Amino acid sequence: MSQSPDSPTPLVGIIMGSQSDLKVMSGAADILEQLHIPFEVTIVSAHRTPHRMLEYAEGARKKGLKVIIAGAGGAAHLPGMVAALTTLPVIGVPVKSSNSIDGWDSILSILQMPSGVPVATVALNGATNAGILAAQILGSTNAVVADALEKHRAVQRDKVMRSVEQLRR
Ligand code: RP5
Repeated sequence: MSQSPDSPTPLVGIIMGSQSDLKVMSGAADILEQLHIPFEVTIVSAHRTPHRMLEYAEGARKKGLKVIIAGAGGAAHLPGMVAALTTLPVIGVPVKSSNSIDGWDSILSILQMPSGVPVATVALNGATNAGILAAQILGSTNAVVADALEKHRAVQRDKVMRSVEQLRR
């Protein structure tokens, strides 16, 4: 399990069904690192390591996690099953796996949760937004995180405004 170096207590758990999801899911880690939010990353497969999934989900709150980001592709049951096993907020990232039907399998199997057990589903391969959403959840009660998010928004705004200026010239 890897962890950001700056804090001993991860607030966000990033999990994924397979190492093949890492390329996509590293987007969540990158943005959390930029926002200085401590996180951990590991592989948990709903189908191949179901007992590990159960242990991870049931132990998440106790070890201090506040939000879980779960990415998976194909028959992507990991986010939903983790959501069923914890009351922490779970953000689901549908990963477009190589054999997928344009990613619709991943999207629908994460998105279509039964009433009562929500997963906040982001876009296909939308791991960066999952990281930002996790930060926003933390930022609702943490002023330092809220400030980091404001700064991140300002950077985006300035970038757009620079391109507006360039087009004017
Ligand atoms: C899912 O199956 C994983 O989340 C991954 O997206 C997909 C393919 O996994 P591998 O066969 O590459 O391990 O469980």
